[in-house]
Amino acid sequence: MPYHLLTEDKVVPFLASRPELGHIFTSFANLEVKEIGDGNLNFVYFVTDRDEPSRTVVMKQAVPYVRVVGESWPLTLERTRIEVLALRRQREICPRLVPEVYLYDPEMCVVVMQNLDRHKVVRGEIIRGVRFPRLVDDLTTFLARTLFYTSDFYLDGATKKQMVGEFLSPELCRITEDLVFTDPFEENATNSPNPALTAAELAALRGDAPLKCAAAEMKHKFMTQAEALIHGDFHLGSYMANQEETFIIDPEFAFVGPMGFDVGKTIGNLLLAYLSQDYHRRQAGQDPRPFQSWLLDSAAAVWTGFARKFEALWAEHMDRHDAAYWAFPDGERAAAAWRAAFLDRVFHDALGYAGCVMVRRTLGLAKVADIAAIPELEQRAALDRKALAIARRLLVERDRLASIEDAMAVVTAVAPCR
Ligand code: SR1
Ligand code: MG
Repeated sequence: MPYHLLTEDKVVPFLASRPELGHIFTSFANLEVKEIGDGNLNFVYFVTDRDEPSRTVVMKQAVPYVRVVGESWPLTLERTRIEVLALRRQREICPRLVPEVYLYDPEMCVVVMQNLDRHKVVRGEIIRGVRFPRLVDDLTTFLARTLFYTSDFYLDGATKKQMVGEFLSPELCRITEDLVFTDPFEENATNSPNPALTAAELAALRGDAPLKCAAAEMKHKFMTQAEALIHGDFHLGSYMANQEETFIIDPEFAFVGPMGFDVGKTIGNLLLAYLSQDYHRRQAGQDPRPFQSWLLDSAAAVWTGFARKFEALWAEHMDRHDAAYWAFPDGERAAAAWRAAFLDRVFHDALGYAGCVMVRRTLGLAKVADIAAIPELEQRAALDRKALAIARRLLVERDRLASIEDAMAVVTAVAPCR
């Protein structure tokens, strides 16, 4: 079937024509279709059998442009291939944490997958003050396993290089290069800062040479360090969870890139949530400190959990093949030192990426609701300023911050838990 856009009324006939879905739906006569309406890039439908509501799928179709902007911003349909390839690879590595793909139609750019109908998007729930006890453990398992098993520490060189080719994704990478590392640091039509931030404040950021140099370094690393298959858009909107389970969705920005990017994106988003909760909990008449502490502890535990699990996988597979480089002459002590040195570099990268992500989500296109949805512009601006101040210090000081505790001390120096 040649590519065409499936409007809501065409979804059921499309699904009914696909024998691959026979094990999900016993009948297509009474399906309910709902478009979620807030996808940045794609159309996403929840499809449920009204007669047997446990029979349900999500259907996602890419359009040849950026949905949130419109047809004036064309975008490759290749992104569905990348998303499906990444979902399948990540599910092999982390079966408990990634939804199952039931059907992929490359011509129609449609993917049909497991509907996580007992789970909610984590960002919205965190804004409402909901804690997820499993979140950090599951996220760090996903990070450690996907980044380790797709790196040169596990794969042989030829397999790794083939994977780099399969996941080449210049257009989606370009979006990140522009929206995360470039546009928010300059005057650019894609930006939409809070109108309560002054022109002088924004000009100061654009004229901040150490900040821009740090962002340029992070952009260069993003563009050149083919370390592992990264998710590429690893933020609170890409996790669906309940009190027992976590799923990681939406890897259409996946490519072989720097490990620190996914780790830093998580940390940066948790820090934005931390800042925003000073507002949201007070709005709800609550003391913000306990929930803010949970968010700050979670941000720190993303690093410590990831590093511990990644190191353990690496130590376990150190003798795998030439990716272990060589047998260290003085044995395990030198090997452990090499692992520590590598992870130390990933740590500093993660802080830099967290900083870039915080600047982008404050000033650039596609903000996060945590702060951007606050209607009182002055209150929002107070949080924006804190986000920018923390981001600046994480970026500029990243190599001098020796530990995650040092990084969290930067956060609380700018924005104490009051
Ligand atoms: C133009 S796409 C904007 C954003 O949506 C995705 O979720 C990514 O974060 C991307 O940067
Ligand atoms: Mg997404």
